[in-house]
Amino acid sequence: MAKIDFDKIPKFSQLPVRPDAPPDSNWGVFGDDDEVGCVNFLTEDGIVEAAKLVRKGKVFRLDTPLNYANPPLFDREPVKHTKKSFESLGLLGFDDVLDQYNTQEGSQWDGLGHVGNLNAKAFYNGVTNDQIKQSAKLGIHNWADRFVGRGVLVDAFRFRADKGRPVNPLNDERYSLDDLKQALTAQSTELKPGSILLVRTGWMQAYLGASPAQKREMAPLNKLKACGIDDSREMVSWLWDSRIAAIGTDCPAVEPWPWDFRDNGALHYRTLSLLGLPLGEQFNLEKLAADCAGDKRYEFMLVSVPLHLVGGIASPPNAVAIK
Ligand code: UVW
Repeated sequence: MAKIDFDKIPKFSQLPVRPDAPPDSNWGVFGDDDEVGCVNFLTEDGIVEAAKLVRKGKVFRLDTPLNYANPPLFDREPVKHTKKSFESLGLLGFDDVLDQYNTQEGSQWDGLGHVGNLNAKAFYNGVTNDQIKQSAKLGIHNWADRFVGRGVLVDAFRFRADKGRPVNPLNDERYSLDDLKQALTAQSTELKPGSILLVRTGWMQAYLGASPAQKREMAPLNKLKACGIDDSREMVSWLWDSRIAAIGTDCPAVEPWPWDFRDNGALHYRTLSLLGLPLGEQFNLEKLAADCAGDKRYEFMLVSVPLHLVGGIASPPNAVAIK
């Protein structure tokens, strides 16, 4: 893990740093061959500081159980779980077998090979479609032992409700940058360089409270409507200038769904492709948010151990917040 001098990292207004890189991209900032992206902001010093946030011995699992969404969103397949028995060998024992497992069927980090920027015709740091297809470039394995640091929760859903401007999470409503900033201020939470930002939008709570019929109805790609954070340039500028290492949310797409896959201004392209900033979706932040509201402490140690899948596109976060 290389040391980072946060003061020497260019501001968003100074990007790009390479003449051949697209506007608003950080390609080359962490090195021309970097495959880690903003997770580089998680440093050894940051991990030591994050460990000091562990004071109560409370652990909050941030991902949903596999197959929690029934059916999975966006027409993704459910995973098939069977137990292979050793009875035929005269033994008592089983193995798990998971078939057709889509690493994005539930809670997930989108890896840097998930989407490329259509204008630039490339993924993060200029990696090509063929490289993603034919090699392990930008694979999720690059984060296998890197995703540990200070986590910060911003309870935007609670903030908007408290202000008398509640959000309907099951609609494509958006949280503005001002909402996030004001919610942080209301919580007295400081963003420090190298934080993993978790945003509670209220979607997961609303989804979990829906009936089986409502879940069936809302799941398909062309039926789903979900809240998210604004996809604006000022939003990504703030995320970059705050040295955010990753942004995880409890909604399906981080940005409001539906978003237009052909729109180069979509948050997915601005973050994953142009900044190498991981997006986390369908996290369950409910118990963590309740605890933070209780003790008024919205920072914690966050440990996420993505699948060690060489060349993988995405992964369940396998994440815990520890307070
Ligand atoms: C969408 O926005 C479709 O979400 P995902 O990152 O899961 O593809």
